Amino acid sequence: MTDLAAVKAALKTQAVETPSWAYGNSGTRFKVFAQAGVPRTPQEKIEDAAKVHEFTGAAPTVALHIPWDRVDDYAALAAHAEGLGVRLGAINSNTFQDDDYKLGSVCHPEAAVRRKAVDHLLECVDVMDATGSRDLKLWFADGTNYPGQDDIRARQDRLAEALAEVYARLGDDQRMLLEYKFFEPAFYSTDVPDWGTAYAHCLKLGPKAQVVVDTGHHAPGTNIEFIVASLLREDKLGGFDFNSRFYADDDLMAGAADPFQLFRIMYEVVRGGGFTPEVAFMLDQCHNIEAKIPAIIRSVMNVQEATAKALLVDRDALAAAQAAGDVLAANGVLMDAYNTDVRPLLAEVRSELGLDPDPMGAYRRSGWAEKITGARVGGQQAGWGA
Ligand code: PSV
Ligand code: MN
Ligand code: MN
Repeated sequence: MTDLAAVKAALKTQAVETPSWAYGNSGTRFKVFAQAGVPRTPQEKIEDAAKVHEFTGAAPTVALHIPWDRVDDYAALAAHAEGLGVRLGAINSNTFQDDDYKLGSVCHPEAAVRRKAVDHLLECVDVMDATGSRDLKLWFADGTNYPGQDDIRARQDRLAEALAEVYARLGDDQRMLLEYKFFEPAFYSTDVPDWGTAYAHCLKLGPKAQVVVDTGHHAPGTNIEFIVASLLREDKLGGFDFNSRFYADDDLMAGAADPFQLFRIMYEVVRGGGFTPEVAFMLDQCHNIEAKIPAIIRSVMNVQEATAKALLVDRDALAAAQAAGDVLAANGVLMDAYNTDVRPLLAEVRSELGLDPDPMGAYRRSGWAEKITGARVGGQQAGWGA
């Protein structure tokens, strides 16, 4: 039997970080469809993130991407966030948009380009000092397009050297989260393509280096929950970039494409003791055709639903069935939890927190969408091309 009160108490502590770039316009390489009312500044992105938190009660921090969110005064930006009831979260670096990075950033064959990239990462740590952020999230677009283009092993050495310099700069309460992705924009070799590579680098660096799992960054069919279980077992799971995908790095709403996979991942998190602030639950999404704020509210709710189902798994019954080798009973325990309609439970949790039980409806009724559509003209593009 699961303890419902404990499940509700756990759900009340859940925090999902939303990404500043998800509030801006985005698109594919073919077209960016501009939406009315999107933020023009980092301050306005934070205003929108604060709305997501206001209606879900579960999105208290917002991640920044530098230089997309570059400002003169980061402490003032943090104060702006706090005034709106949220905090600044992970600082995401960007070493993929300058012409200099055509052949890579920290793995580039030229020392001068590597220096520039590392300096940017160090600047991101300065930003963290000013914002009070704990996590530096690193994703490198580095790789090669053709066999022989560069020395794959030498690139690993350059990566290790760069990471070590940044690691040494981290404060006592700061961490480095290393993200992997199997391809794109490089199409032959990627310098951090998988969790094994990320894990090997993080292990060498030390306890402040952790792996981040972006759910859209694996080959189709990859058993992501196995990766989650393994990283947790090794104390190396720093967090998630949640999103969902049908094909490649689609960056669709978390839980939209495969809610069962999200449940399986959350089950391993819960089972592995990862439902703690040490594992950052972040979204990394782009809302190309749908309205952004409600899409992000929906995504947060999807993560909550997967978490609620994972918490509902009758672990004693599961352990007993597993020990007895009863394949069907064990699978049945897991499926019973997955097939539970947790929406009433989450509505109750929200009411107990003083929130509207229906965040989507509450946002719609709030009039915020109409207000920003009238007030903001000339919204920013989220990332590429910004
Ligand atoms: C790369 O595909 C990635 O997932 C990294 O987290 C980037 O920083 C982010 O997308 C930008 O949207
Ligand atoms: Mn990501
Ligand atoms: Mn991605």
